[in-house]
Amino acid sequence: MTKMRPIITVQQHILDEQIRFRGASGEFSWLLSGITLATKMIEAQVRRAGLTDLMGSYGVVNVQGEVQQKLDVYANECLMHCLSLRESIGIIASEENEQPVTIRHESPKAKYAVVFDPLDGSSNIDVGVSVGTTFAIQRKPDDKTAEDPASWVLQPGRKQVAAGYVLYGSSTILVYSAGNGVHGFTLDPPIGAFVLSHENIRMPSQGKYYSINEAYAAQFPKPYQEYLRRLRTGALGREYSSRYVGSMVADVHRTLQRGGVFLYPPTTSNPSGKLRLLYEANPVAFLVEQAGGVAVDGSRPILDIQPDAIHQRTPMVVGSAVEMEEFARCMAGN
Ligand code: P6P
Repeated sequence: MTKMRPIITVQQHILDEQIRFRGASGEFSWLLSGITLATKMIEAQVRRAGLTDLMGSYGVVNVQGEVQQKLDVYANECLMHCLSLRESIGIIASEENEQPVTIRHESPKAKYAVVFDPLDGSSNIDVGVSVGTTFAIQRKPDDKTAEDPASWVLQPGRKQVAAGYVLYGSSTILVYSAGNGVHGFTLDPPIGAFVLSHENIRMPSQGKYYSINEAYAAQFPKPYQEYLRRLRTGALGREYSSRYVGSMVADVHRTLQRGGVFLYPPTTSNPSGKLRLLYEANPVAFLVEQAGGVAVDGSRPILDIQPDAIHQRTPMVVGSAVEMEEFARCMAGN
């Protein structure tokens, strides 16, 4: 009889985890199951986008000034629906909604806020490129500020209780951390479960890829241009290859596993960078630091930034130790 590989689902993993996790009443695994259910619903449509009328634009410009794709709207509705059924969630903030949505703000059971980008990179769907869902979980503030729903989400990333992403790529992978390492789960379609496939992901100390949109190179601040020059000329002791999918979750997932560096610098068109702090940079930075890497906005750890607006943007540079030490030297003018 073939030796069965032990099947550890993400719910099981969370239950094992939450013995360590505050509020070990099963509420965290129940909360996370809202995200896994929604992302399975999203995956089912992403996989067959060309066969349904969910392709293309929804014809509405969202709060970001971007044309909403039909799948963006669908993904947002899935997450809103599934998470609103979790009584431990009080506030939800989405890339697709201008203001946070109050689910049950005053309920004594409401202890968490969830922020997410329901479908990052969605403009890539029509051309079959990987897309992703990113999410972060914050605890309700334990002081008077909690009366303002925005205060639940406007907290530094360092305070995140958990964070992660789902990559809808060649396979569908959920990667999350609750502060005790980074773990990946691959969706096994016949059983409809996310099964542990990448336990305790650790970033190598150095990689061989750098990832940036070189089309904007002339717009990057000088230290970034010097850094790219060093990467291209072997100054870090090895030759680098360039990889840029243009879908953040895919570029981050590769960097998390293979090391190297991913950068979205300030540009003249996006002086604060393009990526959003709360639901893109913070979840990524949480995972990268948990996996032994470094995540900065150019000068300071992303996780230390005190947000003051739900949709504020930030430059983001995340990578392995060696690449990030060299980046810090360039930013310091050395
Ligand atoms: P650019 C997708 O639109 C996204 O928000 C991220 O997923 C991705 O990393 C970035 O924008 C790509 O932006 O300017 O390189 O096309």
